[in-house]
Amino acid sequence: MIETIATKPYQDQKPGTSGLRKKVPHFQQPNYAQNFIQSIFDVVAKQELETLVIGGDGRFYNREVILTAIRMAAANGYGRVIVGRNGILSTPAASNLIRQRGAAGGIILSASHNPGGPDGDFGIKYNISNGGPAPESITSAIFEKTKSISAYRIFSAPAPRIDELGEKHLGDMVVEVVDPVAAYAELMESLFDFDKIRALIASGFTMRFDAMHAVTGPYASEIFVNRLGAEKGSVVNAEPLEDFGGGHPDPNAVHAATLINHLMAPNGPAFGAASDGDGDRNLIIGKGVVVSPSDSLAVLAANAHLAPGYARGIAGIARSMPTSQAADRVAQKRGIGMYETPTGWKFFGNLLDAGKVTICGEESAGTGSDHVREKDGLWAVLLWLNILAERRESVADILKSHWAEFGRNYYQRHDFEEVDKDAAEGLMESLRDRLASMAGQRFGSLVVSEADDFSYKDPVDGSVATGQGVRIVFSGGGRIVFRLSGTGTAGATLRVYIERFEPDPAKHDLVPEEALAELIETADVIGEIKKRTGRTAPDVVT
Ligand code: G16
Repeated sequence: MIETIATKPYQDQKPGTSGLRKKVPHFQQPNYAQNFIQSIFDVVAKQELETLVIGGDGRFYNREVILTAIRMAAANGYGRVIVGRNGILSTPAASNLIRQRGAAGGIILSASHNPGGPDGDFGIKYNISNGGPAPESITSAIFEKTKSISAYRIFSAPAPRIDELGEKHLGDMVVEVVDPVAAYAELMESLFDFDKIRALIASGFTMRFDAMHAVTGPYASEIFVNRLGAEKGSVVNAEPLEDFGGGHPDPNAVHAATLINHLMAPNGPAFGAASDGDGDRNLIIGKGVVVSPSDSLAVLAANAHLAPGYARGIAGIARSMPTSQAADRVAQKRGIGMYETPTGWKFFGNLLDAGKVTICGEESAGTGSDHVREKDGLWAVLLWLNILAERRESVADILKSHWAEFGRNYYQRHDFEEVDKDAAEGLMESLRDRLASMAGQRFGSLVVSEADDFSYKDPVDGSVATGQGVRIVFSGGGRIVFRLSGTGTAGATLRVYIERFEPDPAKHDLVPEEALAELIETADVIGEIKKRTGRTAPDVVT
């Protein structure tokens, strides 16, 4: 039986960079999740009996919301829901299922790299039929709906068990529980030369993948150990846990320090990698070297043709604006299209659908291709492995020769976390106020050549996104970008992105702090970071 339950709207359900993310107790308020899910259904469900994919990264509160979402889907006219066993689906695997099964869309429950557990973070986002995050036109409509919602619909009977594979019914709707890994592993096998990678591993090449007790454990064990022959111990922290084992599933220098240290040890493996809470981010480490995400994008784009799935070359590359311009140099040299979008994977969807780009990437540890419509952590690791299997060089040597060919974009991102919201907004406002008079100003040896607040007109549908980050460019190509994160759940996170191009191979061995020293200092002068936030140093540098 379908019940209609009265509810009161919340005014704070505005999706951020990637869906609605809040603390778990916030989500546990009466009908908080139900309101958001009903608003999604009200905005998007147009035809009867369509298919919906539902899955999440296994964090605390995942199962409860999934069972509710299944009952609500049954009451909102869906014909079938496809759910990962135990509610588990990595974000790229969910994107793949939506596409492969011709679903109308999917609900993905994740707060990505944010910590989990009863006091951790939770999130809900909606992906459309191309498998990608809903564009702003839809997320804005969902937000509008949440502000006035007065009732939600739910099927009165409990949802069927989701720990057994197979089909069951809830009213007229089919609930199909699928193996979360199978279809995704097949897709990876169709893109990459598994025989070559297997031969590389069999030749004594050693690797370690850290699943950070998040969603990629079962995927990595199946792919690296069962299919590619890596030793069992090469996938660590492989069991998904509701609280990620108390850790912070963000594959960066701070939270993946154990893995990085393991790789830096003299007898460490040749290759290390990690992914985040929901499996869409990646970290790539070689012996003695951590590959920055922006460099990784450039190297993958330059070498993608070595993998069978990309043997005919790539159509173009897209990167988010704050991502370093290393990939632009690859596009320019290879004569392919280059697109600069705002932060957020949703901005790549149209470019991928239109066939304008094949590979996309972001400084926030995300890389992916047109095989799905999300960034994909294991895909990036497999492409690296495929390249290593073909080139039989170390990660460090591949990076070095890449810089020698294209030049090096030194790059860092400085994060100031949980900053007072008003102070952070004041800082951005003050920068915007000064933009018009910035060009020509001198800071030490640096002269501002251009300054603007990034806006983007989608070349496919003409939609415009404004206010996407303050860019200050210096003559000679140095660049500082300021923006506020759209994924945090407490206070504000100020991100400062610093970049400088160095063409001379004799100067490619500096540590980024040194190479960027003057720009880092200038960022504080221009942004008045210390003065306005009271922070003397960033919390995380990536
Ligand atoms: C999300 C988005 C990415 C974005 C990242 C950081 O990633 O999908 O496109 O780059 O957040 O965004 P912000 O700088 O606004 O915090 P994820 O992995 O958190 O879903």
